This record gives sequence, structure tokens and C-alpha cells, in this order.
Amino acid sequence: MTEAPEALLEAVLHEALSGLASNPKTLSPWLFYDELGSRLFEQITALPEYYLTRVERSILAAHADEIFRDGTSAVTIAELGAGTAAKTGLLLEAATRFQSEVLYQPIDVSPTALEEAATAIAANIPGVAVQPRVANYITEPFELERPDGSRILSLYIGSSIGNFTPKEATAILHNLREHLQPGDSLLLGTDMAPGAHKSVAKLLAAYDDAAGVTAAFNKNILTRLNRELDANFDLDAFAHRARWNAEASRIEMHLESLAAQTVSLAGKRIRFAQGETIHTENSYKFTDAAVTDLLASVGFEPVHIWHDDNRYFAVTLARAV
Ligand code: AVJ
Repeated sequence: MTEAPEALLEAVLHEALSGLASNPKTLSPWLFYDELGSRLFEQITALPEYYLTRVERSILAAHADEIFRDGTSAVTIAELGAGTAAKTGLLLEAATRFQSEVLYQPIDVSPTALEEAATAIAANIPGVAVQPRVANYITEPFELERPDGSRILSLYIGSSIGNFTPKEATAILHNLREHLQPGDSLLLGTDMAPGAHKSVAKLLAAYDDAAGVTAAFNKNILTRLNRELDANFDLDAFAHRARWNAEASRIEMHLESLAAQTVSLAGKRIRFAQGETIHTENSYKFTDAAVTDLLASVGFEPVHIWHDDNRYFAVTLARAV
């Protein structure tokens, strides 16, 4: 962590107290990702219902060469929220087919994830130099390197942008665009909104799997607060809920209180009515037009939008203008 553990604990406390004091109650999705939560998310990506990771990987595999083919000058690859960079290998390998040396700049809050990424890439992809940067790209400044005039290809994949409101998403991409010059580019991964090719049921299943891994992931937020903030949430008294909010074009995850109850947390008492929920996550879903509009509003022009045959997921290559 960039933060000392006490600073992180302070942030957890602040988030829990403010989120649970608001109406409706909320907890921010970054709270999911403690050690167990990160492992549960890895399990989610392998679930039969959670198509997002598999489908995005197949799109990247099918089009990796096209992303680099038109390159007239060398490219360095920078990735926001890289994590362990599991899907990025496909792109790095493609890049090394077009140039012998590729500088890869993954940015992530987790130093352990970045170390894992750097080790795996060093072992498996010769020709790639990794320069990890530990930073929270939303709240902290970060730098990107541009080795002698090369162009920057920035990656924001994995539907990570889906966790943010349109306003926040715009701010994140605006900040990224400020690091780039005209001719640099962005590869953005977004999950598609339901439509002719994709039912709402398909989406809901991805966020409420039969094995209950997503439920465990959602409830782990309560386990974390019990452990770190001395809270006493009864995990059996809350239920995982996934809802489609058509108006906002997002899947919402909630934890629903199954009874009227009072929970104590950091010495405070928090009351729940029966049926009241804690809203823990938004996962926005996009049309091609919505992606194009979002990008245009922050100075990017889509060059290509690729989909899988089912049109479940989209990967957009856009040029900074
Ligand atoms: C990591 C934000 C892309 O929204 O699909 C998976 C997180 N939540 N299952 C998503 C998540 C529930 C995921 N992102």
C-alpha cells in the first residue's frame, strides 16, 4: 500500500462511518479488495456466469495485432489499475512482434499485485521492460514516461470504468488525457448494456452466480468491517442482492438487512429496518454511442470498437485528438 496501514484503517473507518450514516446507506466498492476479497474476485473471473473477463480476453486475443499494426513510431504501454496484469500479456506479446523493446508502465494501488505482474512478465515475455508505479490513479498524481518520442498506448480494461458514475468516469479519463498528447491512444474495456443480443437475466446472473461466490464477495465487506473496525455484523442477517437499474444503465449490488436490527461499529450503533439495504457497488453498462460520447467529451476519438460475436463486451481503441 502507498498508505501506511494506519492511514488505510483510517480511510476504512471514515468510509464506513460516512457511508452507513447516509440515507440510503452505502459502502464504497474499494472496500471489497482486502486479501480475501481480492481472492474472491479472482474466483469470480473464472465463474461460468461471469463472462466479462473471458470475453474481453478473447477480443484482445483476436485483435491484439491490429492495435499495433498501424504504428509508425515506437509505443510504450501504460495501464491504469493494472493489478496482476493477467490479460495484458496478450497485448505485450503483440507489441513485441512489432518492436524489439517495449516499456510497460503498470499503475496500481497494490504493490504485491505489481510485483506479481513484473515477475510473470519478466519470466514469460522477453523484450518487455516493466516500470511499475504504486499509485491510486483516482486520488494521487502519477507520471508516465515517454522514451524518446514514443507514443503512449494507455490501457483501461476489465470494465474497471464501470464502477464509476458518469461524472467520475469523465474525470478519470480527463485526467488520463492530460497525460497524453495527440496521436497517443487509449484502449478501453466496457461491458455492454442489455439489448437485442444480451438479456438483463444474463447480466444479473453474472452478478449473482449459482455457487454464491459473488454473494461471498459482497458480504466480505461486512467481514472486513467486523475485523478492522470491531463491528458485529451478523452475516446471516444480510442477503446479497443484484439489481438492474435501467434508468442509470447499471447493475447495483446491495446487502439487504433481513430483519430490523442494530449493529455496532467503532463504538457507534447503526440501525437497519427490515428490507433496508447497503448499496455496495455500481457496475455501469454501455452502448457504443455512450462510449463514443464519453470519449469525445474528454478529447478522444474512437478508431475502432471491437465486440465478441454475442456483443456482450466491447473493447474500444481511441486516439487522443
Ligand atoms: C472489477 C469492477 C470490473 O463490476 O464487474 C464483479 C467487480 N463485482 N462481480 C465488475 C465485480 C461483482 C467488477 N469490476
